[in-house]
Amino acid sequence: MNNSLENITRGILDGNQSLVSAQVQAALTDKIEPRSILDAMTSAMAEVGRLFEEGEFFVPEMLVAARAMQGGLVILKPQLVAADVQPVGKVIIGTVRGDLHDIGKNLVSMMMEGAGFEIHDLGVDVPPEKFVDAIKEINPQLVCMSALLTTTMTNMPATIDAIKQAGLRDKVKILIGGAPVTEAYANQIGADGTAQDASQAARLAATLV
Ligand code: B1M
Repeated sequence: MNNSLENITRGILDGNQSLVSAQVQAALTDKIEPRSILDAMTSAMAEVGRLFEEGEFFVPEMLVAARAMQGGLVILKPQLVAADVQPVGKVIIGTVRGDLHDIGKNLVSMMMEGAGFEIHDLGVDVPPEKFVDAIKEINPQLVCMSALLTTTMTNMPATIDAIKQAGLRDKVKILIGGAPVTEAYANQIGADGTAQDASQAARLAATLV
């Protein structure tokens, strides 16, 4: 692995945001593909998760690792997003109620932006009524929901119900995702699709719209 990529991995595991930012910049200067930089960052976060599961990392370590990753993403984003492209569709995206995880959601947003979508990010801990209000206001073709916790993924069907009750279900396609979400779950709750990662999500979005 290239030195910068190794340093990015190390920086995320150490929660060293300034190192990650500097090394993402160095990797870009070295003409390393943005996709490879992103892969190094997501692999490092997977390792953070493994260390957490094994009891070697606790929440504070996870948090600083996430901040370090986001520091790198800020620099990487302009490289991932195509400039001056007319939107192929409008997307609203949010992490569902009760859930504060936003790294995956932000990656999905970036990849969709790169695929030419106009993104309206509602943030984290988004209640069903906020999704409904945003559909009315923004008139998107696609509604994207992310959840990382088994305890919060149940707010996805609650949000779909709220969209149905507002009479908006046939106006939008609904794409869901996040580590605990499966194809079977997406079918069960009446979503239009799910994707395992951000690039799959962007590809699926393009076929749904
Ligand atoms: Co949290 N956390 N966390 N956490 N955290 C997990 C998710 C966990 C699996 C860790 C573990 O136990 N191994 C576990 C969930 C267990 C479960 O529910 N089964 C967990 C827990 C328990 C918790 C707390 C409850 C811990 C506590 O307080 N005791 C707490 C909950 C807070 C809350 O949300 N209410 C908590 C808190 C946190 C931090 C705040 C410290 C931090 C989040 C910081 C942030 O996001 N700004 C954090 C982190 C960093 C993690 C792990 C380590 C990493 C998550 C991450 O960012 N991954 C995670 C462990 C793990 O994932 N192995 C863990 C990298 C990211 C790129 O991947 O988000 O999966 P991911 O997104 C992917 C795909 O899932 C997919 O594409 C993305 C990119 O490829 N995807 C979509 C995501 N959304 C999509 C939407 C789509 C399509 C694809 O369509 C719309």
